[in-house]
Amino acid sequence: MVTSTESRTKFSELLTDVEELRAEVEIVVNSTPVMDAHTHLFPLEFNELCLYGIDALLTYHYLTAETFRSAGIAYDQFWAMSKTEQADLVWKTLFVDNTPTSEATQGIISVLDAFGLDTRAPDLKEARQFFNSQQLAEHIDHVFDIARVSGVVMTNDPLDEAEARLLKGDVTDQRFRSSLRLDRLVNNWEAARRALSREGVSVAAELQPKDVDAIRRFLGENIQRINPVYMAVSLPADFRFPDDDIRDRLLREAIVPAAKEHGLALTLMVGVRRRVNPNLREAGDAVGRADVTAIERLCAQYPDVRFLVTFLSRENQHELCVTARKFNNLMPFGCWWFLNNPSIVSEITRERLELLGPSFIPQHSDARVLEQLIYKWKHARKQIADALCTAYEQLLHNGRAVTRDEISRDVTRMFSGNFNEWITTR
Ligand code: FIX
Ligand code: ZN
Repeated sequence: MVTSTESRTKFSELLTDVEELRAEVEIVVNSTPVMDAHTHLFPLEFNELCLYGIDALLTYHYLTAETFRSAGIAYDQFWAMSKTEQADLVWKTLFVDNTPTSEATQGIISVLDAFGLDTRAPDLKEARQFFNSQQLAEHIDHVFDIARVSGVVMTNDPLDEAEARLLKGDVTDQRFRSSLRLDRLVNNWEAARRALSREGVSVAAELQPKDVDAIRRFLGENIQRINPVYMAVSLPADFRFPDDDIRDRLLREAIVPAAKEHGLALTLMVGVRRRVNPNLREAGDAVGRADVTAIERLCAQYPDVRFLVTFLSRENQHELCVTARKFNNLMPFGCWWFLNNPSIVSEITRERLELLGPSFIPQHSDARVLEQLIYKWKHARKQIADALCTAYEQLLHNGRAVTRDEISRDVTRMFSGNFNEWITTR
């Protein structure tokens, strides 16, 4: 039996053997709870927005895009099908007629495997029976447990009709934290004006000072109502700062002042090109290389605002690290969307460790369907553990061994500490 003094000694023991070091890193990375900084998940009380189960998993937009590539089906024909029929087709196309090598398909395999379901099943009968037989509240606990996720940040856009309606109910499950998403406000001004007017806020096309005040009030009211951990917006690849458009004015005159007033961090997700193929619906968005100097200028101009930033393009990652070295109010986070593949997560995490030490948030899940937490975190933990092993092995090679306590300190900082530091100044 190990006494507490003995285990204490072990935690502070220098790990000089590479095999032992590797084993310790894996234990720590796999067992440390993670705070998921950005998802599209919703709790039980959001009813139809709380997605779970095999049909929702298989109709995830990452998988529908892949299905169109292999199934030879017309867009209209696919969208006319029921969710069950779509899921059947996705399963047949990507898992029966083809080998599931892509990251999104491997995710499904990881989820089925986690529940002991047949990963080579000819159809979805067994999986449907399993998910249909779950009590949702317990199932949510079980998934959070398997994924070792302590909490998730939701995406709550007050100008999205469904989310705005449902946001008004209190979220009782404390693991689900809200964020004030501002895409509909900043990314299409005409649509934003219509949406604002539905909320009783009427603003002129040219955005007069009184309109700015009205938007500030609208933001303030929503901040009071949903108590977000941050305000967030996704931005196109051609985002510039400064600029001479309405978005620039909204940022400067309404959003940044609201961030300051309420002590909220601003999350910027840059580099998406929306609906390059509208036939694919949610799967129709693409990526573009963006200008990281826009973020550099924002960080320089607003040193008292904390920015959480992720870029969608692989080509922007190195510049983001360099910018974070220049500005302490910038926290790089996640390997977003098309970057969330093992080879790219590995590359980006290694680059960040080399340039930033543990002062970044390595991943967020972006989960839309509950059980995706299982695979997205299982796969991310593998890459993060491997990257950390390399860093610690290099350190050992260069003359310094680490202890299990130190590994745990680093991982805790990256999995929740950095996030908590960024969101808690109110
Ligand atoms: O803008 C976002 O938050 C994106 O993550 C989503 O819109 C995107 O569709 C997605 O699910 C990516 O993982
Ligand atoms: Zn997202």
